[in-house]
Amino acid sequence: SDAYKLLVLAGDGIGPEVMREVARIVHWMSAHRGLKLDITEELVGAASLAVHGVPIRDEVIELARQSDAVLFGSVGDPAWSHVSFDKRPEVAILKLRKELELFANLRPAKLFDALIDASALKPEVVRGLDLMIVRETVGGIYFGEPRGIETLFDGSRRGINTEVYTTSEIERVARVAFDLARKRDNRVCSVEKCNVMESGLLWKEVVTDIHKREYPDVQLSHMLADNCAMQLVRDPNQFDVIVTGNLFGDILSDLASMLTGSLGMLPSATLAPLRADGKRNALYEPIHGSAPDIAGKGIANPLAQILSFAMLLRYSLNRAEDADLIETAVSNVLASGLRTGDIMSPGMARVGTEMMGQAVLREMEKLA
Ligand code: NAD
Ligand code: IPM
Ligand code: K
Ligand code: MN
Repeated sequence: SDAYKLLVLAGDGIGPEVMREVARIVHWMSAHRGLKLDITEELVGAASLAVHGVPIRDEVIELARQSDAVLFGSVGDPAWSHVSFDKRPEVAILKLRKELELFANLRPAKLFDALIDASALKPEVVRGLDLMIVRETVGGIYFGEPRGIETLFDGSRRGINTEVYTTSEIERVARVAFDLARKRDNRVCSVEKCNVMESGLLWKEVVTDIHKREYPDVQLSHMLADNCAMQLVRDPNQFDVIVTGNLFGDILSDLASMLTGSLGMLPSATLAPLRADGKRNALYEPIHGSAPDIAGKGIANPLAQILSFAMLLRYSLNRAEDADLIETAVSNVLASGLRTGDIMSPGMARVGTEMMGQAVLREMEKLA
């Protein structure tokens, strides 16, 4: 058929709560915008562990591989925090990234004007913020060998993880960052710890080399990761595109989310290499997790999940107009003063997950 294959993996905690609000939007778009989707839903994370005994089944990985796009929620559950690593809910997302080679995680930190008072920073520091963090997601210390926990001869133990980056891993993520920069403000800041780590030194050398050979028109700078964390808070508008490894990218993007008001606002796209047929595997998810502290209360902010679906429409389904419609609706709803708890400020109207989702859909109906 001519329908796009979409795999929906809501996961745990607030994952299913915020995904429900996307489902409403998908349903409406199918009825009114000619969006043709062939949707499959599957369990991942603790939800899959409970039923199947594993965080993600091989069939689900295969379904993901066959899909035009994967819409992912969040995985993680404190009930599974004391089991061995291969049985953790988080394995679901790590395995999807690794098996589908989802190496380039795009995390845009864009401030909606209406949220300027929800930002953790002063309005004059954060006004107009629009930065893109490109995080490498299949290498680095998350996957390097050796790893594990060893018991030593005296009975004490040691935990081991290894930071590893190869030339080709660095090159391909650098190219993604440079390509994005050309469509934005044409500036890339590469972030590592080359003063301490050989992998960081290689990172800097390879990015410098790719820049010189393929992207001399783009402005390139380098920054140590600790300084970058400080600079993001001091003057975030100095950045356009940041490219960095798996662990630093994880940390810096959570930090960047607070500049836009909340972790509940930041979507992401994770892209695999282009295949010979001109397509690529891609997964879309909010950068936040399952938020066990607020799960089940109906108060989670659904906007990061909704904006992740907008990214999916834009990057994987080539439906920029539909993506714009969602993003404009979100912007208008925020301008109208509706706020979930995480972005609440004085004088605004507090709503829960469902009311926020419905407000976005109503606004889309008005705009369409
Ligand atoms: P988290 O992102 O789940 O939550 C951090 C804080 O932000 C919490 O106080 C939470 O209530 C709040 N928050 C997050 N999303 C929100 C939203 N949409 N609306 C309002 N508030 C929101 O991080 P955590 O608490 O460190 O981790 C919880 C679990 O999630 C862990 O098991 C972790 O491994 C997992 N996790 C999964 C993913 C993923 O699926 N890709 C991402 C991050 C964390
Ligand atoms: C994220 C999460 C994951 C990561 C965890 C759940 C494995 O924090 O998607 O940002 O560290 O990549
Ligand atoms: K997530
Ligand atoms: Mn994270």
